[in-house]
Amino acid sequence: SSPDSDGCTPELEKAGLLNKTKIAEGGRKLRKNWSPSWVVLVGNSLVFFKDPKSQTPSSWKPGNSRPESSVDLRGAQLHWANELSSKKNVFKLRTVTGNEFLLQSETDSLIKEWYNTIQNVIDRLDRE
Ligand code: I3S
Repeated sequence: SSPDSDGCTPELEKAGLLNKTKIAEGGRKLRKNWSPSWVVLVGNSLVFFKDPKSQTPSSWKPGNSRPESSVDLRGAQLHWANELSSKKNVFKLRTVTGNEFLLQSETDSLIKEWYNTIQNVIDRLDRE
């Protein structure tokens, strides 16, 4: 059986390196500051790690690395947002608390996978 066959540890859905900038906090607009972020989708949360050195699937585990921030996906909204940046492959994630993030990758297939995976989690939470 898997190490988490009791289901008590949230499932790691996806992890990878994306470019990230926060553009609003509680509905208040912020100045863009793009930087690479190690992004981990686990359970109902999207977790951001600052340290691009810890780019392994195990880096999300408690104790291995300190998350920079974490986003609750319940009630969140996801939209493609290429009009919000000169970069390609940009989507916007808005939380119920009015925090807004842009996420971007140069790799088309990669950003589509992230978009679909995050949207699936949001949809699952909407049905609960
Ligand atoms: O939407 P903006 O304001 O054109 O975003 C650009 C700026 O944030 C820029 O920094 P300054 O605040 O120093 O102007 C960033 O370097 C750019 O990356 C931002 O635009 P893109 O199109 O890359 O999202």
